[in-house]
This record gives sequence, structure tokens and C-alpha cells, in this order.
Amino acid sequence: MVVPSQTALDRYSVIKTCKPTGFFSGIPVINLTNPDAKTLIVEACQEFGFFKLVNHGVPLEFMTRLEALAINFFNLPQSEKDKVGPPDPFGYGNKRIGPNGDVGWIEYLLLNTNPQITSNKTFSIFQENPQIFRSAVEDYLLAVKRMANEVLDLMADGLGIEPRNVLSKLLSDEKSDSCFRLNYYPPCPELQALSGRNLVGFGEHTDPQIISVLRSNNTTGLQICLRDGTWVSVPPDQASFFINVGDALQVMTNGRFRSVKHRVIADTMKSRVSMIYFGGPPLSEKIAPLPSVLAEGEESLYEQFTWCEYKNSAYKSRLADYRLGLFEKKLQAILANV
Ligand code: GA4
Repeated sequence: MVVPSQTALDRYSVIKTCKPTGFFSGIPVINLTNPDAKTLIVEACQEFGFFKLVNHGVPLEFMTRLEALAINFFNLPQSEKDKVGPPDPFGYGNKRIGPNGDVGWIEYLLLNTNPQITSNKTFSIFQENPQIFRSAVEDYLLAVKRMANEVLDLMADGLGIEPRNVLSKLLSDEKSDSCFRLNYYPPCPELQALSGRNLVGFGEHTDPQIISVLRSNNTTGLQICLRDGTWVSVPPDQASFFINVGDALQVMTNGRFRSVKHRVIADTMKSRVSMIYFGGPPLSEKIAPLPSVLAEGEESLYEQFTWCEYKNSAYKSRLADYRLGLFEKKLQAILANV
């Protein structure tokens, strides 16, 4: 392995000391089989936009099988991985994140969740048997989507939204615009010499979609930003899932749920492997507060937009940008008066 010099590291975001000491013990843990799950989920989404899910029903072997295949892929020679092709928007990425100059200490595969769309080129990289990778992704996604839909139905129950499948039907729609990401954060032992500094694996951002479902191995690195702006480290748990509220869900709940800002810091010694399902609506879907969420006389905080419009705007932004800002009514009013 080529040892990066400090100058090489400087090209990536090296942030100073704000790595929180110790783990945050306040992450809500929701047991999907608990009769109170709907209330606890709503509380967690309002306060954090984030929670850990246990007793989720997704077989552990689906996670470990896919993780093992992902590691095999990321351990391939660079020239082999490059054959998948750069993300456009799907493909293999190395250090570059998105189309606008963001970088991180990361390699990843970005896939469409519709297996018909995910190109055979992506799977054919698994020369021995592309079908093994394809079916590992499909088994995993089928189980994760089912679980995500259950979580969305509980959110609707907790918020008193009817019909209860109003959110989940957007993800089960055959035109749902969802994607799947396999991330590999290589260890960076050189960092130890740069004491008090951390290397950014994936810079701070919110997810544009409705909901994100993350599973990682037992390596630390994920941090979330609390309401008061402090960053806290999430203790990893390879048997559980972490659920993020995305921007679209923040809008659909008229700001009751928080789209959580999060980031990943690279580890000095251990690689981190994560897999994230980003559940999005069909491109033509209008994203606006659900009528049953609004109290009498309550107005939408956002201009109405379609998922396609929001996504196009998001893909023109930098990772850390506040993407919803452009769609907030306040800002529109201010701009109209300039
Ligand atoms: C963040 C959530 C998902 O990982 C993602 C990311 C996407 C990308 O990696 O291409 C984006 C980022 C994410 C939001 C702003 C744009 C687009 C990188 C970027 C700078 C796949 C997504 O849908 O939005």
C-alpha cells in the first residue's frame, strides 16, 4: 500500500479534534416488536432524526454474506474495480463523492435498487459468479425494504396519518427511485501520527430521500449532529440497523421529523464497511406535508416540489450544503422582496 504523506492526507478533509470522546449513549434503541414502537419511533425522529433498530427480523446471514462479498470486491486490484465504471450516477467510486468536487477517504459501489436497472457490468466484476453477488444484493434488499416499510407504517401510525401505508407505498411503488450504497472506508494508520486530527471518510450531509437504512460492521466512525449542533459518535452494532430520516420525510412531516446531519470519520486501524438503502419516492411524486400531519390552519414550511426537482437540485449541490434551504418558504419570501 502506498503510504500517503501528510500533504496527500491534506487533500482530504482532515478535521481537528472535534471527534467526540467516547460514545454517545443517548441514541434511541427501538425494538420493532415492542407494542410502543410507533410512539418511540416518532419521538426519536422528532428529537434526533435517527435511531437504532433491533429485533428487526432481517436475517444476520443476509448482512454477513453481502459484507463478505463487498470486502472481496474492495480487495480486488484497482484496475479490476475500475472496470465497473465511475458513478454516473451508479458505479464504482474511489475518493470522489458526487459530481461536484467532494472527496472522502472512501471507496464505494452505488447501485440502483431495481435489479433490472443495475447494469450487468457491475455484477460481472464478480468474475467467478456474478449471480452470487446479484442474489446476495437482492435477498438483502428484499428483507431491508420490507423492514423499512414496516418502520414507515409505524411512523404513520404514530403521527396519526391515514392511510397508514401513505409513506411505505412510495417505496414499494415499482417506479420508486431508491438506491443502494456499499461503502468501504480503508484504515489510515498514518493518522495516528497526526494526533488530534481525524480524516473524513464521508463529509457531513443529510440524505435527500425519505428514509435511509444503514448497516455497518463493528468499526466506529459514524457520527450524527444533535439539535444543539454537537457531534456525537454512534456506537457501531453489526447486528442492528440505523435509521435516518431524510429531507423528503422532513418535508412530508412539515419539519416535525428532522433530517439528520451525519458524517463518517475514517479509522486508523480497522476498515469500516457499511451498506445503506436509500428509500426514495417515484420521480414524479409531489413532496409536500401530508394533509393529515398539518394542524388546523398550519401552513407548509416548504414550496411544493417533485422528487425529480429536488433530486436534480441535490445533485448540483455540495455534500455539506443545506439543500432544503432553496425550498423553504421563508427564503422564497425574502427573495421575492429583494
Ligand atoms: C447523500 C445520500 C446518498 O449517499 C446519495 C449521495 C449522492 C452521491 O453520492 O452521489 C450525493 C449526496 C447523497 C447528496 C448531494 C450530492 C448527491 C453526493 C452529492 C454531493 C447517493 C444521494 O442520493 O445523495
